[in-house]
Amino acid sequence: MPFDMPRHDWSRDEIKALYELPLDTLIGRALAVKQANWADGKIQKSQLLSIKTGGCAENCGYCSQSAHFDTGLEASKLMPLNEVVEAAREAKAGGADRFCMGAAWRELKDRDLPKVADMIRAVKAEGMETCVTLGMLGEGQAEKLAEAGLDYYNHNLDTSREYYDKVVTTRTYEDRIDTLGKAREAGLNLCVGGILGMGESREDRIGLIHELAQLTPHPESVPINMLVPIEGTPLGDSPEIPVTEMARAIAVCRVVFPKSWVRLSAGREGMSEGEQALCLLAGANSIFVGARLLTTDNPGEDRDASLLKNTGFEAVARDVMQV
Ligand code: SAM
Ligand code: DTB
Ligand code: SF4
Repeated sequence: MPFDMPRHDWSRDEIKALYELPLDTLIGRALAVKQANWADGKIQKSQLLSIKTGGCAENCGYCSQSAHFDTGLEASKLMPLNEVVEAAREAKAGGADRFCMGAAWRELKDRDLPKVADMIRAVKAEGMETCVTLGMLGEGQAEKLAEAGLDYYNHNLDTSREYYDKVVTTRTYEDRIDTLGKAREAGLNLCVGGILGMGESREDRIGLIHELAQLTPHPESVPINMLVPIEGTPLGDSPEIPVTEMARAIAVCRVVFPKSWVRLSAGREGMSEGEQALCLLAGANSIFVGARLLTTDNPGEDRDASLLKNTGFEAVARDVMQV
């Protein structure tokens, strides 16, 4: 079977069979796909900025920004344009090529759209790829974001369909899929992934990947997050899961989404360099850089320089990869 043909007919059993291979065999498969499709071995770097923090109407059980839980986070208004531009310039200077702006909204309101569109235009003018994550989209909104120069819309499915109502009850899985459809219709690239470590079972992790695999075309970017536990949220004391589960999920995504960026996303702050290296070795080819994610810490420049130097992933040339 060619390694470069994305398939949309993965059965849940096939994904489960891959997921449960011995780790070396699974990573071996993932690396063959990576080599065939991403031979330069480069790690793509995105940087996040919270443009509107806290006070969110949704009750996502993992999130520091939900108004339903007391997490001690101070809510803020939409950030002024000049501060966004300044942050984008700093991110670019730090080596990021994609700038992802996140807002703690249940849905994008028409009154906020022109301000977000200005941010997208300004970040694009700085020479970066643009991504936003603004909650649910209404009719015609995705088109306006696309006109402003938006490259990616992030909207995660988070977990399996079956486990979803253990995580959030203020919206449905179908609501998420509906917004993804609107973004796709407007010609946007999609960034869609999930979170591990929320008390879900391995079956749920497999179910999440199966749902993502059915999106046609596949999302161009698949972020896999390890839960960052937040005190005060319902999922804040979820039991830790082995990092090998993260590596398995990433490796399966590498195989199932041969042409997509697979991002080792939130959760790196709590991992050792060796654990992060395992996840990169499993086939992830993108990370969030910078010292902050949205509301929590991320390893930052020095630790990332060490990770990328020691793995050599930033500089591996095509012909070296193919030896
Ligand atoms: N409000 C928008 C939404 O939920 O679509 C955008 C912002 S939201 C913070 C973006 C994504 O971050 C969520 O879908 C979730 O997958 C991830 N996320 C949020 N809190 C997290 C946490 N504590 N640990 C890991 N991932 C998290
Ligand atoms: C994604 O999958 N993870 C990012 C981004 N897409 C928006 C967000 C991670 C947030 C981690 C918790 C926080 O910093 O608030
Ligand atoms: Fe709101 Fe997004 Fe947090 Fe859910 S994940 S509470 S929608 S900011």
